[in-house]
Amino acid sequence: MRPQSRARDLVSALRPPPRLVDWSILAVVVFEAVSGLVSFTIATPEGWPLFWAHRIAGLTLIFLLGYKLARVRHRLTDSTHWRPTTALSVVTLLAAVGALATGIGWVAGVDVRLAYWTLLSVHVGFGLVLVPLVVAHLTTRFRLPTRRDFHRRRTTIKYAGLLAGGALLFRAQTFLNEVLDTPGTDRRFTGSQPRSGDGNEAFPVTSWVADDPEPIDPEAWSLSIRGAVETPLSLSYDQLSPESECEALLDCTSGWYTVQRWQGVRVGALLDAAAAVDDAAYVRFVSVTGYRWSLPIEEAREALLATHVGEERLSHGHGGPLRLIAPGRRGFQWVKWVERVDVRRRGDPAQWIVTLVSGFD
Ligand code: HEM
Ligand SMILES: Nc1nc2c(c(=O)[nH]1)N[C@H]1C(S)=C(S)[C@@H](COP(=O)(O)O)O[C@H]1N2
Ligand SMILES: [Mo]
Repeated sequence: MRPQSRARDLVSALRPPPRLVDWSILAVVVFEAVSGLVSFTIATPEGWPLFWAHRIAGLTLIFLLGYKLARVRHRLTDSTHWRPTTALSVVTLLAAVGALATGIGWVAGVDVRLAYWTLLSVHVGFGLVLVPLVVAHLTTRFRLPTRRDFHRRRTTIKYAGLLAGGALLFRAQTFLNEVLDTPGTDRRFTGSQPRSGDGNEAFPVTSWVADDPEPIDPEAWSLSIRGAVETPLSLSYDQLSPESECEALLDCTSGWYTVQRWQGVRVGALLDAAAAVDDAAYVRFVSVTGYRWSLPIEEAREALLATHVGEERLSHGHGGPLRLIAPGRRGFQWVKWVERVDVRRRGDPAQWIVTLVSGFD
């Protein structure tokens, strides 16, 4: 037998019963959306398994969509089968293919932009709309799996086989990227691609959602340190001499990273000057736009509030006059245009919402 048809036989031997195919697609799509979103909070290499799980589970969708299409193709191609819900099915299919194509394209290093969206951001968009689409699509033809769909051994083997298939596709893809030396081989474990050089011009200006304040005049600006402190402080720009430096990696969820040397003041020095109380537990950094993020106080002490990058004054776009440098955190946590430091006894769950809506008037 030719190896090609043997592979095809193996793939069809792994096909779950039709109802399970539909529910497996939903399970994979939900897993992808959740693992994708959680991956946005991961910035240190111990988190790599989540990215691998996302890639491998994502690639199994190729098999599942193949099984599904082989079964329902005639309902799309033969107009006597068209129903009002057919349009929804087609849109769902397009979103699934879009999520797969953009994910795979990104991994190969395709670096096109749609307006100011990177291909990775487009991928996230497809992934997020896919969840409600698949749910709606399933409810138009709601069929729960029955006992007959499950065979204790066979079902387990099939799903293990599908995951192995996803892992194999992932290996093959990594191999191809290396042989063809695509730009994708340069990705960090988070999927981000490097931006090299030093200083303001070396990396892009990025807003997470809608933040876009007017440029800040450092003479009219001050930094206040308040909350759970004995001596609240207000410091002018001239009182913040860039006495500390650190090298830190900024990794944005839109898919790029850069390593820069940042100059500024150590947050620990500010907390000591303001005499943070003993039971203070978090430090919150607040932007002129309201955008904010908190760090546990021990971590915050080591963080930097930077006035300079690569010895240049921070440009407005990069958060001048002052921005947070939070090593080991994803870019969206590096608050720009900081004007307030709140020392607090509790964390700040609302920050997750505030970072999404700040900047909308
Ligand atoms: C729900 C549908 C989704 C599907 C089917 C999907 C599938 C995929 C696939 C197939 C890849 C490429 C894996 C490879 O070729 O090795 C990928 C990469 C990626 N996805 Fe998704 N994804 C989905 C949603 C999301 C969401 C919602 C996010 C983030 C919020 C996300 C974040 C990422 C990231 C960061 C990568 C790049 C990883 C790398 O460069 O290695 N995905 N995804
Ligand atoms: N106030 C504020 N700070 C912010 C953002 C924002 O939208 N508003 N974007 C964040 C995101 S998503 C990233 S990746 C970094 C980008 O920093 P840069 O524009 O200097 O590259 O800033 C972070 N700090
Ligand atoms: Mo970002």
